[in-house]
Amino acid sequence: MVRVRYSFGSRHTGNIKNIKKQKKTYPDIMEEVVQISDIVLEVLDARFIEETRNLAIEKDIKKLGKKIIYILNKADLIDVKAVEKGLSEDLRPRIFVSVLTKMGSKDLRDRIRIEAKRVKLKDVRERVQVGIVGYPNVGKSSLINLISRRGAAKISKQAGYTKGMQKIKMCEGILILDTPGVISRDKYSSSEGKASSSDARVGARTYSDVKNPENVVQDLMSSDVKMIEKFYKIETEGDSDELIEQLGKVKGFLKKGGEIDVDRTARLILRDWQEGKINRGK
Ligand SMILES: Nc1nc2c(ncn2[C@@H]2O[C@H](COP(=O)(O)OP(=O)(O)OP(=O)(O)O)[C@@H](O)[C@H]2O)c(=O)[nH]1
Ligand SMILES: [Mg+2]
Repeated sequence: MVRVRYSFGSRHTGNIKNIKKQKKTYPDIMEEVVQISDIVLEVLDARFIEETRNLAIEKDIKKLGKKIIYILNKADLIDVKAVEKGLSEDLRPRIFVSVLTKMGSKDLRDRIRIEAKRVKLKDVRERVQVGIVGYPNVGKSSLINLISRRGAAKISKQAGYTKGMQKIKMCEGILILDTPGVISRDKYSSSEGKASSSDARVGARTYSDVKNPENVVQDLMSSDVKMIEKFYKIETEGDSDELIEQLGKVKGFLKKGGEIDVDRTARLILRDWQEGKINRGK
């Protein structure tokens, strides 16, 4: 198994007490799920495909000879045709899904059934196991509810919500395994600030838990300034301080003495971003 440096979703949310109580860490649970699964769905955020891929776990899945299916979720927030053009060839098989609009739901269920038929069960266990892995907050639990057609998996806006493994029946003979979101650090710079900004950008660290939201806003502005200016109808010339200043004024986010509440305003921007209101493809 390839060892990577991980950070855990729940650590971001400050639930360190809970994580200490757990016997197993999140990466261990994810690796275990991959081991016991016949098919693995890697759920990616269709807005941040490369950023939410976990290449180390993909390598493990392939090494173990398991079938991998890439799920590009939250497809309601993108222009599917445009995104499809830029996708890398190794990202196959892949299915665009939106839990919100149910797009791709039938395709996915059919695909799981077809792959499940191909699986030769080695032991007496007569159920095919389908593991779901991915970054925090990409929609793993929501996806399970969609394909199992029951509300068995708990979901939340909060990244790092699912804590342990949960088994949910999709249909006769097929079991789905939900896992906690795990972030791989292998592709990020070693500097903690940079990594946490990337995590916040892709929603793996929730807006309310980010340490310096104004730094994240600055990073968002450096890549998506036009979209952000358009959404807020504010001209900034690319200056994130200017955006925060003007938006804070409009919203009336003021501290005592009339100063703009930078933290609160920056968190609002980050929230709009994470909830997909500031939108790229649409
Ligand atoms: N717009 C949109 N939002 C979605 C979609 N799927 C999930 N979400 C939202 O994304 C958030 C996270 O969903 P979850 O299913 O809890 O994500 P998760 O991957 O299980 O998260 P963790 O358990 O924290 O790792 C929730 O607010 C969902 O409503 C989708 O297709 N489109
Ligand atoms: Mg979950």
